[in-house]
Amino acid sequence: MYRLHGLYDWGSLVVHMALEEIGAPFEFVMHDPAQGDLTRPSYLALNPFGLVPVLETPDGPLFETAAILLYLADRHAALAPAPTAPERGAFLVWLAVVCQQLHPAVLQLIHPERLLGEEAQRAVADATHRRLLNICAKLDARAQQGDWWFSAAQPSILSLYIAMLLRWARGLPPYREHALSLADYPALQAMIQALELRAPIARVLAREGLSAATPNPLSAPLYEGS
Ligand SMILES: N[C@@H](CCC(=O)N[C@@H](CS)C(=O)NCC(=O)O)C(=O)O
Repeated sequence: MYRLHGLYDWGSLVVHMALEEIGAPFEFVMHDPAQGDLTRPSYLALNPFGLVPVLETPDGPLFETAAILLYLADRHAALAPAPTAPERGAFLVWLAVVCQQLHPAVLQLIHPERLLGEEAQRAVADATHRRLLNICAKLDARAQQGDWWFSAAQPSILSLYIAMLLRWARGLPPYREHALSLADYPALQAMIQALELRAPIARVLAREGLSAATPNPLSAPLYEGS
């Protein structure tokens, strides 16, 4: 059985959704950073960077979201083009865009003070917001090409990853004018709305307490910023 380490609505959310879609048995291990859970030696032995998610697997503990997701997709032959499929290369390109460009941009948009301190946070947030809009426009243009792994047709680790990040980009920026409007990205919006209708995803959203406040916590999350 897998053991997923995380917190509800933190980076473990996408792995939680992937595990539920695959139907693999897992246990969710909840952590409290305020109690120092992520800096304990026992946790640092799983992930030396002290971040979530971590997935304990039969092959040892894994960290870094994209690595965990690809591991699960390959091991279960689900949620991604097979390693020998002709579209595998394009899929890997866009997975890299999401983990190396979209993920850091969203984290910086919601924590702009972390880069250069509070004095510079407004400028950092404005610049990051511009960068995020550019990344989202390119993702939407690519999604319009209609490959299954980047569409409303069926879920993939790529679409699940984007759905989590855009939920945060909508709900969590400290400056309300930076909250992402998913309607500006129709292909991504359709993809995320389709995910939300799936029973495994609905189960995870309910378990993580995200559908209690709003019926569409992925496609239309509430703004929770300040
Ligand atoms: N590149 C990492 C980023 C992980 C990350 O930044 N995780 C955040 C939560 S979303 C975290 O654990 N932060 C710890 C903290 O803020 O104490 C990955 O993809 O797994």
